[in-house]
Amino acid sequence: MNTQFRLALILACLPSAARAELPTIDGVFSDWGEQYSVASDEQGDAIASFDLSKVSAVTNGSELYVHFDIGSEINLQSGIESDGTLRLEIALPRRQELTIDFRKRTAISSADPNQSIPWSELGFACLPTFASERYELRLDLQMFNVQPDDRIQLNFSGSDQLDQAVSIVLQKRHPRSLKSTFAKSDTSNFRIANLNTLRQGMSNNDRSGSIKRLLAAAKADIFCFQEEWDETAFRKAAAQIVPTEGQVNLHWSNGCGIASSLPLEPIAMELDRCAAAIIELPNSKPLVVISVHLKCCGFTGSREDLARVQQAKQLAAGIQKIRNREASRELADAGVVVIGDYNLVGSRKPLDILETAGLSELLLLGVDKRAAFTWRGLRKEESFWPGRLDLVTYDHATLRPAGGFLIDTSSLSKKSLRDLRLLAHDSEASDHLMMVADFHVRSVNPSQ
Ligand SMILES: [Ca+2]
Ligand SMILES: [Ca+2]
Repeated sequence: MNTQFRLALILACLPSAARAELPTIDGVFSDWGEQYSVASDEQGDAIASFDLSKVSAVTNGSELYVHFDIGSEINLQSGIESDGTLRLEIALPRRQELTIDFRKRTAISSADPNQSIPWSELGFACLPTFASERYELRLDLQMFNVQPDDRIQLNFSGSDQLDQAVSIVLQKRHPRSLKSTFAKSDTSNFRIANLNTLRQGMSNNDRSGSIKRLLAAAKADIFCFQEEWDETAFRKAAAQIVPTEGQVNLHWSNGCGIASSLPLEPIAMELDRCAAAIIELPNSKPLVVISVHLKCCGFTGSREDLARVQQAKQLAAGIQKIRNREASRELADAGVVVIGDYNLVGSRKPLDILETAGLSELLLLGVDKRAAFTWRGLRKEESFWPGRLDLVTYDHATLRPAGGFLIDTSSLSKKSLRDLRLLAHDSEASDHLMMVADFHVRSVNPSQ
């Protein structure tokens, strides 16, 4: 047992997964009721920036879910050095120990202290990716051969620690059923899908086949793309792999693309990395679609974060300008969807700005409804854990969300893969997952 653990243990009586829904790793914390609370800690006692005050936990077989707060709104995975770090320490049966160091972004087993365990091998997910006072995470201890009724101990170290380690008995596993259909709830809704294709995946010989199958399975009316850096290659590839019944209409600008068999009119935006177009929906109503790729990297307050904030302001101003455009008065009431790679790894401010401009976020989960991350590193040595980089926001005055999901073929059953004509490795064509979102166009007259 780690020497940093105190001798005294709290024998926490944890709720069984059979009696309550397991938390969803989506960065929303309403699923963490008081029954999950396992420890409290004094506020103001931290030696650096992470100051724990409340910890919750629940298990499902070998899966461990933890929720904790850190006392200030900073990113867990990245920040200034003086923040220090926070480590989650898990003491396991047979004297095994697992340490998650959040700022070093490592998962170290005592059996092999020189090598970080790939996040994929731990089924690790932790959200939100933007700076927050609270976080929730999930990891799977299967590789440590834990069994139901095994006892494990949790504590933290680094910036703060609990007075006493928390003792947890692993509960029996309750499997969740998987959704096997991607069908729209109502055929009159429109569907939009998005994929950051990772360095021009659409025209990459090794990956375009997978992307073609993903696009076909999504059955979207409008497809948006990012990281398609070459316009000629994008147009050529899109004509071959975007599923359409007739002609495919395309718009491309600075790595961002839009493809649809619906009529499409490109529009100019001041934001440098986006593609915007007016799509004519089957009911002849106009829809403004903006495929965006905001600035990458950084943390809250970093220059990259400030650049994203600036880009969000440009987007909000651009949307207002489109609505005010005198030549197209009908656009004042047009639906607006901003979809793509927001790279929201610093502050939440870019999203706050779009919300102030009348847009709302649609939270999408994987088809197994367990997590909302949209990106995961494909390399085993990737230090960043899965995060939520891709988002869809919509004008809530004109559009009503009508469902949506993330496609990760690695989480689909064999039957689902067969039904959807997908292969288990298809989502590995990119480090981003495909987002699919359905919307209903609200009537202009609210009484209808
Ligand atoms: Ca949650
Ligand atoms: Ca504390």
